[in-house]
This record gives sequence, structure tokens and C-alpha cells, in this order.
Amino acid sequence: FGSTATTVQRDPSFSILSSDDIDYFVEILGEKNVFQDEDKLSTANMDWMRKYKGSSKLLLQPRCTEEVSQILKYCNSRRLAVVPQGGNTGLVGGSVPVFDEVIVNIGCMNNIISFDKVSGILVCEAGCILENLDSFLINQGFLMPLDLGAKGSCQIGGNVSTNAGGLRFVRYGSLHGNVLGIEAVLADGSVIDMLGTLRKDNTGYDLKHLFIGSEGSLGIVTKVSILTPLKLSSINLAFLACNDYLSCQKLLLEARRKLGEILSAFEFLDHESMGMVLTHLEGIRNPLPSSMYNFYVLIETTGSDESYDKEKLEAFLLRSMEGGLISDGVVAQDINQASSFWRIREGITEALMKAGAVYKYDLSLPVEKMYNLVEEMRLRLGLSAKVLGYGHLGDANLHLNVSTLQYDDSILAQIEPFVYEWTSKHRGSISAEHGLGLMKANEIYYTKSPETVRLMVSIKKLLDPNGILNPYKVLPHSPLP
Ligand code: FAD
Ligand code: 2HG
Ligand code: ZN
Repeated sequence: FGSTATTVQRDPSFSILSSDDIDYFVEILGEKNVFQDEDKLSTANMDWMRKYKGSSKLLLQPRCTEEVSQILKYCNSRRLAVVPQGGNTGLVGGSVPVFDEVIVNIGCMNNIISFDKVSGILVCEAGCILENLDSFLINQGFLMPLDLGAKGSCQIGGNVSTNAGGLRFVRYGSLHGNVLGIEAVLADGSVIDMLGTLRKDNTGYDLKHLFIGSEGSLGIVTKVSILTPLKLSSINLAFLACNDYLSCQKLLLEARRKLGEILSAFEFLDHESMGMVLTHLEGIRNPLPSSMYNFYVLIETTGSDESYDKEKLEAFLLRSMEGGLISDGVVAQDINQASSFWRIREGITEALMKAGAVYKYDLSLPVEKMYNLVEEMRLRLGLSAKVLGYGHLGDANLHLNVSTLQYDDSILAQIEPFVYEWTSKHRGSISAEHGLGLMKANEIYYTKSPETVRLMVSIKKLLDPNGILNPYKVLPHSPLP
């Protein structure tokens, strides 16, 4: 388990669930949406990695904003702690209870409310699954501005609440830019309608941004309005090999320079990550099998002119080959081949789960320094662990993962706080895109100043004075310095 999970204590100011509470919830939601059975609860109490486990006795599934509002109003008056849950794919222990918090899962709120084909603005309920939204949009000639390996389960409300990044970030940017509006329910049950559909609106503080990335600690997001880009017709994907990390960096610079406006993804994985996927996932083939290279890079282009885009990509690849930046490479010939390439990159997280225990770090670091950390970590851990480096190189976001057969405190002590100190020393972020959750709530000071954290605590107190929303997560448990 992560170091934080073992040290946090239940806040005694929270009430213990009573049978009267259950009666109230049944009254407002109906019996079908109030779950106390072991099966359903054991799934909802455990996170995707099976690393964080709570002991909630109650799962609620509201069907509309009004029900969410009634639930929170009641929980606030009774001082019942709540954990908002979406698809439960989060990787920092934020989406499951730590103790007996009531789980509020909004998966039943999954309607598309409107889509404007001229502006590309989608308005939907927060429980919509990302992949379903993407499929809906593709039929309309558009697509979601974000894409992640968890798309089949994660919900747009969860994405917004974690400010998820993913594979299209390099092209379409952050949800802070794409989300145009939000409806959220505060801890006291008040519904805040910020569900605008305007690109520009400078009427005072733009409060929706507080909810983007606040991991369920300030309110429950119930509706989202999001700007979606057109799906362009010409997509190409190259799977490339580089011999060293310096070549990956130079390739990134060249891709920015030469592919410019059509570049839509730039991802990398190292030799160990490739090995992990080949060993633990079925039906995966290395597209460049003749030799195991040190690094692999996926470059995707998306544009509107098939022959122009192809020509551009081919010229870029040829020059990069001639210049020695690329050692080998292949361009996907059809959609199936492209998805088999993506499967390698997106499958690393799943392969790591199959390999045993995993210690996950999601870091923003200067691209030039990033891989030094992976190498230093390998030296520290020697043969006791596999150290993988991969991620969104185009966004300077490293996923450093340490894989061992079992969890072991002595391994954890060799990784932390070293990894956080290293990141802080290089002025990076200890959470590029996954959030702080329970895992890193106490580590926030490695990236944020005490003054900033103090302001965050004041905002939390203002919006959730009883602290019922996702307690023990995001903000530090230890006293402020
Ligand atoms: P959950 O896991 O259920 O919740 C995450 C957090 O948001 C919790 O703190 C929860 O309390 C809160 N929350 C959920 N819904 C709401 C709501 N409606 N209102 C308020 N709070 C809410 N992340 C990336 O950024 N980029 C990636 O590329 C990426 N790839 C992934 C690949 C895999 C295979 C997996 C398993 C995870 C990946 N993730 C990635 C992490 C995760 O999928 C994202 O953080 C995702 O956005 C979480 O959505 P969810 O619906 O599963 O939320
Ligand atoms: C990805 O980019 C996800 O694949 C998951 O953010 C990263 O498992 C991880 O560490
Ligand atoms: Zn990622």
C-alpha cells in the first residue's frame, strides 16, 4: 500500500451510518438505487489497481441532479462523509472510500443533453462514459478532445474532476481550455449552474475551474459542457524505434518543427515497457521485431488532406532516418494496424497490473532531464525491481512505474521520498495528470508552496465547511507548515 494509506486516521467528527439514514435514502432514491449488498460494495470499495480498499457499507446511485442535491444536503446535515465515484479508474486512490464514507456513483446519469453541430459544443450528464461520447461524436463528424486507455470505463465527470490529460493533450490541450461549463452540487446540496456554452465569458471569476481537477473534494460534477474538435479525415500513425533518449528528444523537436499543425500525438515507451507488454498481454506483437530497441515512439498526425499529410510525414521520417534519429519504423497501413500500435502504448498499465505489485509516479519534468530519473531509479533498486519509463513525451509527462512481485515497504522506502525530492529539485510536478488522491495528499508541498496550499484549504472550508466531500484526499492531513 502507498505510505499515506497506512498513516491516515478516521476523522471522528463524521457520523456512523444508521438504519434511519438508509430509510431516508430509500425514500428519496427508491430501493433500486440504494445498495448494501456485499458484491456491489466490494467492487466499489476497491480501486482499479486493487491497491486502495475502503469499507463503505453504502453505495448510492442518483439519477438526476436533484437527487444528488438531496443526498448531499442530508449527508452534510448528518455529517456523513461521501466519496464521489465515476468509473473508478483513478490511479491515486481518490475514487474509493478510505473508511466508511458513503459512495455516490453517478454512472446512472448518462444522458447526452445537446450537441451543436455548428459549434461542436456537447452538453451531457457527468456519468457518460468517455468512449460512448467519442462514438456519439464520431457519428456526427466530431471527436472528444481527450482520449485515454481507460476510455471504456471512465466517465466525463471523473475526467473533469481529475483534469485528465491523455493521448490527445498535445493537440487539443487541457480540459481547463475545452470544458466550457459545469453544473456542480456543493456539500450543502446547493446546485451551482455554471453550464455555459460560450467560448468567451469574462463576467467575474470563472469558478468552473475550481471543479476541474479538484477530485471530488469541492462538489459533485453533474453536467458538463465541452468544446469538441472536428474529426479530420486523414490520420496516420508511425511506430518508431530510437536507440537513445537524446534521439527521442531531438525527434520531438523535429516533429514539432516539421509536422507542426498536423501533429496529434507524441508518445514514448522504453525497452522495459515494451518487454512488460509483450510478456503480460495476449496477442501483442512488436511491430519492429528484428531487434529490441531502447526506445519506441508513436507519432500520430491528423489533418484534412490525405496526400499532403502522407507526403509530409514520409519526408519527416526519411530525414529522421537519414539523420540517425530513428533506427527503424513502420507506418500503420490501416485502422486495425493503428489500433494494434496504440494497444502497446495503452496496454502498459494493464500489463503492469498482471505483473504483480506496482508503484506509480506521474511526473511533469523538463524533457531533457526526465529520463535521468528512470536511470537513477534503476541504479537505486538494482535487480529487486523492474523500472519502466514511458508517457506523454510531447507534454513533458513521464510515467515512472516500478514493478515488483509483491508490495514491500523496503522497496517503497527506496523510492519515496527520493522520487518526490528529485522532481521538486527540478521544479517539476509530482502529479502531471492523475491527481493527488489519497496517495499524494501529504506530498503536495513538493510542488505547491505553503501559501498556495493554505489558500486551497480556505477554499475547501468555504465550499465544504464540514469537510464531508472526499475526506483524506487532495489536501494534506498533516498540519500546515
Ligand atoms: P474515478 O476514478 O471514479 O474518480 C477519480 C476522482 O474523481 C476521484 O477523486 C473521484 O472522487 C472524483 N470524481 C469522479 N467522478 C466525479 C464527479 N462526477 N464529480 C466529482 N468528483 C468526481 N489519466 C490521465 O490523465 N491520462 C491518461 O492517459 C490515463 N490513462 C489511464 C489508463 C488506464 C488503463 C487507467 C486505469 C487509468 C488511466 N488514467 C489516465 C487515470 C483515470 O482514468 C483518469 O483519471 C480518469 O479521468 C478517471 O475517471 P473516472 O470516471 O474513472 O473517475
Ligand atoms: C497512461 O498514460 C496513463 O498510460 C497511465 O496515464 C499511466 O499507468 C500509468 O502509470
Ligand atoms: Zn498518462
